Amino acid sequence: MKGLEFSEERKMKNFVTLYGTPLSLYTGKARSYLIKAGISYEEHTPTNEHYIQNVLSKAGSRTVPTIETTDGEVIRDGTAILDHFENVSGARFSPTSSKQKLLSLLFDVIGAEGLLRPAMHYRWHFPEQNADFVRFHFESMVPANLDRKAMAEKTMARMQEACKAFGGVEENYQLIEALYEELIEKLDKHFGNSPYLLGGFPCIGDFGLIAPLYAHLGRDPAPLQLMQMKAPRLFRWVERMNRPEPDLGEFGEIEAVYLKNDEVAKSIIDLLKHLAEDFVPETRAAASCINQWLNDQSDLPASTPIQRGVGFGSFEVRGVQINALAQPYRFFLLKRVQDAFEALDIDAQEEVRMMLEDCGVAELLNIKILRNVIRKGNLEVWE
Ligand SMILES: N[C@@H](CCC(=O)N[C@@H](CS)C(=O)NCC(=O)O)C(=O)O
Repeated sequence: MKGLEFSEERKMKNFVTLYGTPLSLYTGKARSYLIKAGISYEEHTPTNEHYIQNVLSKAGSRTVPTIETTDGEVIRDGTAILDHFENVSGARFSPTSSKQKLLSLLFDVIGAEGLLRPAMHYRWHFPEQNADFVRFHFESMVPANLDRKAMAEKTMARMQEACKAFGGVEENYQLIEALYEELIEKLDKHFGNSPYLLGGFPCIGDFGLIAPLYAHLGRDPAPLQLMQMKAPRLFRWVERMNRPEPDLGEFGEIEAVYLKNDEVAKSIIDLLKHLAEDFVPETRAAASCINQWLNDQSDLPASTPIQRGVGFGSFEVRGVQINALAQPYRFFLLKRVQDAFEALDIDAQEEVRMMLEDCGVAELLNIKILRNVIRKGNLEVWE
């Protein structure tokens, strides 16, 4: 490469610039995918001159992850980034058999939306262990010529409000912790027998799930310690998801492929049964809130960008009443599960439905909002 311009060298390697930060939940999904897919990338905070001048207007919004390819194509949103590479690589990480396909997409929704409460709770409510670490990262995101301390303070306050909006309020702490500790026990059991969700190779669902389980739950000091002490095999999966090789060492002779014959491990069924406890009622409550909101928006033009939340859904888990932000994005991802189900033939649908019923999540096939969310100009918008 000697003698070549830096940008030429990048072009030859088909280089990707990833805009993100180490403590960002959604960046963890795109980063893990790039690593596993062997795509050369360099990560930058979305604040440099190049980003402001060339990327932001194409991205349409400041959220991370956003990528820029060597051709200057900009893709914002973790799911869109994965879709892009799945399209060009022949869907390398998308299982094709019916049950595995559905589960992969379902874990993608759960990863994006279903674990925000524990992720934010364990980041913001354990200041003794986390405060310095988290503050350092928030300050590092601010360009050095600005008032890092003051700006970080503002963003952190906004994130603490978001934590509350996801239901991370004091009355719920005990429930959040009980559910999470049971969850990591189940994940630990699964990853003790299987390197990835569906066998020896990561699927889209693994990338979805790594989002909350990396930057927050597998990296911030308090939850990291909890995971290392209580769920070492889950911790290994978190490491594995951030390594380019299959990283199957402790499993001995195992092929880097999905389980044969559309098999699904029993530990996945147990895991979903547990996740269903709050994911299903929360999805039901969010749909009802969003539908009410949509009914009140008779003049909402097509292509209007969706908001992060449009109100609060209220639901009960183990006798505790939770109010949580109703996010249209959940239904953008859930529709992908529902569409994949509807595209199956009748026999396959029956088999998948039985599996989902067994897990207590079959209702998710029918929970819909009145208007679809689609992507347009790099944004998620109302159809
Ligand atoms: N749907 C987006 C969500 C991205 C997102 O919300 N990222 C957060 C960081 S983890 C962010 O950029 N927040 C800043 C903001 O909302 O202004 C995705 O999956 O990529």
